[in-house]
Amino acid sequence: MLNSNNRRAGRSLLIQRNALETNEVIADKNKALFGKAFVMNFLSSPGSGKTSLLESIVPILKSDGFKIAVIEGDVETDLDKKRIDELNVPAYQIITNGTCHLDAKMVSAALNNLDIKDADIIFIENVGNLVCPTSFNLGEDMKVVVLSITEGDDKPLKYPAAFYKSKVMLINKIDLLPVLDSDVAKIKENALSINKDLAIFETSCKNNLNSGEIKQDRLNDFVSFIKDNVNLKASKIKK
Ligand SMILES: Nc1nc2c(ncn2[C@@H]2O[C@H](COP(=O)(O)OP(=O)(O)OP(=O)(O)O)[C@@H](O)[C@H]2O)c(=O)[nH]1
Ligand SMILES: [Mg+2]
Repeated sequence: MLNSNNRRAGRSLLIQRNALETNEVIADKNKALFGKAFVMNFLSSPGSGKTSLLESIVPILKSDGFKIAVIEGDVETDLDKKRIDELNVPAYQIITNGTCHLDAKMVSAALNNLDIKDADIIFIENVGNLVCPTSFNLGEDMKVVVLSITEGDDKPLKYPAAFYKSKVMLINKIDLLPVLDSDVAKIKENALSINKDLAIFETSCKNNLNSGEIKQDRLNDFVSFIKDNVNLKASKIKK
């Protein structure tokens, strides 16, 4: 016979399952609203460089003629949106008021307030957290997990869902390699043991930050990857 603890646990699992099912329905609607825009959902622990990567990549893509919109997710502030506003692209800040992830309903509300009509690319920056955001489909085309080399080579093994569910891993802050004992080969080996299909790029935003200069060399391959995927999605939708 079930005791009251088991009954409570069962009820809680049922509520969680219903919430995830509802999330899937809204995520499908978001996907339809995104239309031809290619949508990337950036996940990482706090401070890995999600906003910095956007600050570095968006100007490059903009100068190549791509139209971009950004949805920012944060627990408390609109500090990241203010940084994106400097790039002169449409941006919307979701403040989750303590919730540790974005869900499809929050993104749906953001879409009511953001002009994505002409967007070729929509970047979503999730709340800094390697656990909760992995459970929620937002309707994106792919999740991108960012791991900076200051975080430890073992993180793919300790937080496997983020690496399993992502199509891309960015190993960021690669400029710090000379002063750290990080083992990039080990990070890759650990990540590929979780997801053998992960596309991996080594990135650095350092030369792009605060210099006014767009230095592309440590972002080139990832930028090309984005462009290829934007064109691929647009061509599939045209058919
Ligand atoms: N050296 C170096 N520092 C970086 C790089 N990318 C980001 N940073 C620094 O790392 C810190 C955090 O960067 P953010 O871009 O705010 O990180 P985030 O992932 O957006 O953080 P949350 O939104 O709080 O989760 C800042 O001080 C950045 O200047 C990089 O490639 N190299
Ligand atoms: Mg940020």
